[in-house]
Amino acid sequence: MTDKTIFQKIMDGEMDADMLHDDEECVVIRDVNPQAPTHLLVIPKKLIPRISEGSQEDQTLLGHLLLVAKKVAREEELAEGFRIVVNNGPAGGESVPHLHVHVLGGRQMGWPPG
Ligand code: DGP
Repeated sequence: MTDKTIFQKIMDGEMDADMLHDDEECVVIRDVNPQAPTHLLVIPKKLIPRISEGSQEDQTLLGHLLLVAKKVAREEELAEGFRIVVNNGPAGGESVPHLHVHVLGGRQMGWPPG
């Protein structure tokens, strides 16, 4: 059996997190190491390790994650703008192998991203 990821432990109530949203498909927590004044993580309850392992059957779920990201960005009053990021694989900067959508805001974002 593979070890649970940090996000699975949070969703199973085994670790604490500041949770802003919880529905049948996903949760939203505050990132423990924020890279912007607001830094949220939208995490599907289904274990999809990374977006490159998503499949056609995940289409509705993946769309839901973006709509929830938009909802929490509005609730966090990021009306000036925000950035959505999905890191994929080692070169993409992924550190937790459970798909998650970063929502960052509250400061001016640069381009290109690092
Ligand atoms: P990524 O590098 O894209 O895999 O993002 C993983 C994020 O997860 C990273 O920004 C830090 C965050 N993170 C890691 N451990 C914890 C934790 O225990 N609690 C919370 N809230 N966030 C965590």
